[in-house]
This record gives sequence, C-alpha cells and structure tokens, in this order.
Amino acid sequence: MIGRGKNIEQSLSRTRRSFFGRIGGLFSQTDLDERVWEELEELLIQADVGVTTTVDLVQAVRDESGAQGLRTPSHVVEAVQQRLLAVLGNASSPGRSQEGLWVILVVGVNGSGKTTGIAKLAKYHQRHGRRVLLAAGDTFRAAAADQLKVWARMLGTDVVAHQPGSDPGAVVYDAIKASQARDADTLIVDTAGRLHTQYNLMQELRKIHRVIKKQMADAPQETLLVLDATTGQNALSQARYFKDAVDVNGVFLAKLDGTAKGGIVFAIASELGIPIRYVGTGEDVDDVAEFDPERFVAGLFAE
Ligand SMILES: Nc1nc2c(ncn2[C@@H]2O[C@H](COP(=O)(O)OP(=O)(O)O)[C@@H](O)[C@H]2O)c(=O)[nH]1
Ligand SMILES: [Mg+2]
Repeated sequence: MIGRGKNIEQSLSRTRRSFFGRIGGLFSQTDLDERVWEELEELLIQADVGVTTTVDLVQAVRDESGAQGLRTPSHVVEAVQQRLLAVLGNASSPGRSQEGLWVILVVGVNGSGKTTGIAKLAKYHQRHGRRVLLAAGDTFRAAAADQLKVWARMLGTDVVAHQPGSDPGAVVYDAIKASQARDADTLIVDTAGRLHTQYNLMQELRKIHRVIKKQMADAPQETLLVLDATTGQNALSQARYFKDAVDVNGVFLAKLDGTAKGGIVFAIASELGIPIRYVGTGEDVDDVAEFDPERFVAGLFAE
C-alpha cells in the first residue's frame, strides 16, 4: 500500500465477488468430478485470466490432486492459489539509486488512466521525499497539457509544456534540462495516446525514447504502460504494440476497482511477460497501490 486511498483488497471486491470468491464453493461439494474442473475453468476464463493460462493451470491442479490426493477443499484452493502466484512470478521493481535523475516514461492509449496515473505516481514519489517534475509530452491534444497542469497545481509540482502541436521530443529535451537545473530527482513524462495513425503514434514514442536516451544513457529507468483493467483482453493487444515500440518494463494497471475481471492481471503476466508494478484502485490521487503478487492473490480469495 502506498497511497492513503483505497487499498488493493478493496479494489478487488468485484472480482472477488463475481469469480474467485466462488472457487472455494466449487470444491466444497461432492467428489472432484469432471464438472467441477469445467466450472473452475469457466470461472477463470470469465475472470479474464486467459484461455491458455487457465487450461494449463487447471490441468496442473488436476494432476496434482490426482497424484498427491488433495483431500480437502482447502487443499485444492491452496493449490489453485499457488499456481496463480507462480503465473505472476517475481515482480521486483527496478532498484533505484539515490543519486541522479530518475526518468519515468508513461505510455498508453487515451482514456486508459494515464494522466490520473501520472498524478498518482507524482504524489507517491513526493511522499518518498522526492522532487518531482512533469513533462507534457502529449502535444497532440491541447487539453492534455492543461489537465496535467491542474494536477500539478494541486500537487505543488511544475510542468514543462510547449504549444499544442509542437515537437514532443523538444518538450522532453527541455524537461530533462529543467530537472537538472531545478534539482528535481524524478521526471514523469506524459505522452500522446492517439495520433492520426497508430504507426505515427509508435514512431513518436520511439523518438521520445531516443531523445531521452541521447541525453541520459541509462534513462528512462522506467517505461510504464498504463492499461485499463476494464477493457479486458483488448488491453493485451494494445500492450503488444507499445511493447514493440518502446522498451516497456512495467505495467500500471488502472481501474482495477472498476472491473469484475481482475484476472486480467494473470493474462498480462503470462502473455506479455511484463511485470505489473502499480494498480489504480479508484479515481482519487491517493488510490494507487504497489503491486504485490502475494497480497493480490490473497485478496482475490479473502472473505
Ligand atoms: N475507478 C477508477 N477510475 C480511474 C482510475 N484511473 C483513472 N480513472 C478514470 O478514468 C478516466 C480517464 O482517466 P485519464 O487519466 O484522463 O485517462 P488518459 O486519457 O489515459 O489520460 C477518468 O475519468 C479517471 O478519473 C482508477 O484507478 N479507478
Ligand atoms: Mg491524458
């Protein structure tokens, strides 16, 4: 938990109620016949865990229950939890040294929760005693810089912004210079979520990435892709484009509170291989949690 807003357990209430909370009930019944495994499979797929991941997982638990005789319902549920946890792997965050500027490039389609996510991250880093600067790298939409400025005013940070339509590479260049001049240690860069074509968008993101790298070889230290949890499997196909264009090394999963299909977390981990670092737990600037796999899985089943 990093914000003072809603925590990860609270944001999982819909997902828990609709799907994962029902798994225990499946096994409390009769023998483990075919029907029970099919129902488990159905629940997981409906929760957006993804077909391949689900089929593999159910098979593994089934084998385990046959071989080792998982005798009680709670043993089976525990086995499911262990398998789910294994899908998430170890999502350790990139170690941050105290020295130097830390650049966070934030990408994702419009509406995914990018700007809100940036505000949440800014506040998170401020709470860690850091000096945060924002860069308005979405120059395509005039409102984008304004929206960022509103958050910045609230948080007491500055925004480096140029005119609408200007070169986002130049914004980022200036923002890095400004961070150094003003002794900021954390720069968060907003980017466009839509251009005339997807090809243009990816080209622009690549360019921004290059501009950052040219000034600071080890930056951006974090490239976060913001995905909207409520868009389910669509989020996955979006993610593939962004992953190809820029070196995405973390996912910020927004709106986890707004979906019953929080199983998307497993699909992201298994199908993209990008660790989830943060989840959005509500609309407030404090509604953010650092992603903790164990807590997440426990939260899916909690009473
Ligand atoms: N419930 C909920 N709403 C969110 C969350 N993050 C963003 N939103 C809402 O999603 C909408 C789009 O967010 P915005 O940050 O403007 O998206 P952007 O277009 O990607 O910059 C806004 O109404 C936000 O309040 C979240 O974690 N939970
Ligand atoms: Mg925005």
